[in-house]
Amino acid sequence: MLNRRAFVTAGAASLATIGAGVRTVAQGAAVTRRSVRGMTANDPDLAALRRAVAAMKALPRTDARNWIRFADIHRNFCPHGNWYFLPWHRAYLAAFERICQELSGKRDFALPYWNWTQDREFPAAFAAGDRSSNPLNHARPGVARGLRLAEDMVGQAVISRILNSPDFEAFGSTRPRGQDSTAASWQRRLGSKTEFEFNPHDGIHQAIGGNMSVVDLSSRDPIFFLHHANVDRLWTAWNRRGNANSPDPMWRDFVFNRNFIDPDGSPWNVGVSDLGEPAALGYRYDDDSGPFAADLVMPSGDLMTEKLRAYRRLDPRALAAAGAGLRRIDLPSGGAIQVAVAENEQVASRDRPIGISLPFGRALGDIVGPQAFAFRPDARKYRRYVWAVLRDIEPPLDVTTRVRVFANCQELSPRTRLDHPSYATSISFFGGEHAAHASAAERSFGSASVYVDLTPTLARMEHPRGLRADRVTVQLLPTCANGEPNVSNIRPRRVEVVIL
Ligand SMILES: [Cu+2]
Repeated sequence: MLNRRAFVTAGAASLATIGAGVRTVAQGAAVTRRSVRGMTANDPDLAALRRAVAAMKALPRTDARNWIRFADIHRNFCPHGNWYFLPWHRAYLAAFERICQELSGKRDFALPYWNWTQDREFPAAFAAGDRSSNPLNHARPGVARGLRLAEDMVGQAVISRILNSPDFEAFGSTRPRGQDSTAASWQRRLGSKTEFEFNPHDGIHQAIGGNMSVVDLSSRDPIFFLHHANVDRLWTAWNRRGNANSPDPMWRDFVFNRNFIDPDGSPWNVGVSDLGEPAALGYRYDDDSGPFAADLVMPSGDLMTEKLRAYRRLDPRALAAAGAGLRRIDLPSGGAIQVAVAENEQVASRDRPIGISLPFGRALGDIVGPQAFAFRPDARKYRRYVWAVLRDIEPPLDVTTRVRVFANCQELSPRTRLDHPSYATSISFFGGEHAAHASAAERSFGSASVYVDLTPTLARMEHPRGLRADRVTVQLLPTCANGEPNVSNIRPRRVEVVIL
């Protein structure tokens, strides 16, 4: 097994060459993105951001840096629900930061980030004054109601689950289903969202409301850039923990052509392989000290990586046709994954949870071994995962709905607490309207689906009893402030449980 650290430190020295062939304004030292939390109203970076946003808003529509035209880049090109989500938004923020450097006159301007895990309330500098006096002010119904982000959306437990994701697609959403080339048409096809995207990312868009809750308009609200800077910062945190970005050529070789602009308004074409590491783009975060594993290729033969990739490439129709019960799929390396599938007709709505049962025919401990979920130092070798995949979800009409996911809870009710051992995660739905407007070609690739890691839940539930459960029952409980019950209706057409 190769030593990761050795790879990682070597990477730092060669960063300067990563951007070769790509236009970049990064010269000399990288600018440092800082948390908005410690900033006074007159902080030089906040003041520069106000100047730059005011300037962009004042530019004529003929200028590509005009505020609305720059926001339209997101509307026209942003990928959500697939593995280009993170690199695309990293490039969009880098383009924005460079335009701000140019238009504010502060050459070392660095985009602040909103660390919502620490700061549950809305950043004051963005709510101060009104829209005529403060270019960062914007109409935000969720903030007007008194925003306070919930523990199950941004709490440390959520971030820990996200940072423990076993590979890039489990961390930053999965490849589009059926992808077989790096043609630009794959950029917005749907894969599956994983927790980073469907919980804090989507949840905050919806909690703020107004433009932020609509994909096509969200980057018209200046807070968009601080929200995404924190998403981007967590990506660097995941790399810093020794996790490599996807080695898959379909990911690395993808190029965003004529999506972005340089500070002078001319096109900036950039490939995913040039977006794996912030320093190559001229910035860093104040809390990152490296080393990074962004360009580390995972040693081949990592069994978990192989299992995850094999599962993501299965044809869901073939799985469904196989009928009920657990199916074993042998891998070339000698490992195996096991999958159970259930079609679902039940609709969950506010205060009316549903449970979808997937029987295994024997005890979980007999399938994975009694120590499979134990957190031991050499865990990677023995570790097993159980994921639930909710496919083809019809999203709720009220976009503020969140769906709580439990597994094997004997007493689930609307009052079941989020510290109950059976609780797994909560799902938000940002971009549901996008799916509805998708072209026929896009829709043929399915509507939204999400991957939920049930491993920690099952470890908590089953550990003292020796993994005796012979099934997983996936339970969905929508929550919504709207009193009308039907607007929170949600139905996944199919549920899969995969044991890796
Ligand atoms: Cu976003």
